[in-house]
Amino acid sequence: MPIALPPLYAIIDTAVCRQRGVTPVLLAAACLRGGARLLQLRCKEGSSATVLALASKIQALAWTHGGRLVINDRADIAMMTGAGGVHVGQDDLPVADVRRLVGPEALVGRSTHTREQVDQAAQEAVTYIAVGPVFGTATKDTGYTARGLDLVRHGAATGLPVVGIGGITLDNAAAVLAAGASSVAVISDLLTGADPERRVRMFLARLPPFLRHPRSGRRVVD
Ligand code: 3NM
Repeated sequence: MPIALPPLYAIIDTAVCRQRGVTPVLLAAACLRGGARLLQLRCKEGSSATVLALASKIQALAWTHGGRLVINDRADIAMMTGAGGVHVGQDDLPVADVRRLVGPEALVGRSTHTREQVDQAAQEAVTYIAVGPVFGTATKDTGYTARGLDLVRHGAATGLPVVGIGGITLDNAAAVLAAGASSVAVISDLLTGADPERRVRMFLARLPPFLRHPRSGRRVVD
């Protein structure tokens, strides 16, 4: 049965944190204080030991706030830290292997950029399908042009929770949810205004406080 996702998925990207002069732990803490309850640690740099240490600090914070932390790609680190999920891209670990490792309760998400990738992911043991880049983004060179809301709609038609990602801002986030996404994943716009706690509050104030269950259509309180 698909689960309801919180409407904001705050991604703590260590490279972006470094560029903006904020530490990943402080950013995660600010997001949690602001009300974000779904976080992802995206760390494509540094040693495994460094990623593990960082994941473990952020997991402890997330746990204190009743939030859930997803680790990008590193199923091993998710297991070691007790994080609640793993997110894998197209070239990362296979979903089936990740699911086997982390078990049925963990969130497992897959990045997709085309209708074919969405359809493929929908056949796998994913909890949610991330689609993007919805809008233009300078944060990651995905190799794909902006997909627009069409790919969000295509993803939502699978019946699985969809996370829109790529170029999501305070101003366009609600439109992504209105197109059928359960959640919006945001990296750089969390740091707009240099007060991420306030920015998260602003996002949550603009996003619907409830989600419709993707299959039953029932309202699900976040
Ligand atoms: N994945 P921002 S776009 C990490 O399309 C990532 O799969 C994408 O950053 C995808 O919120 C992206 O700053 C970057 O645009 C999102």
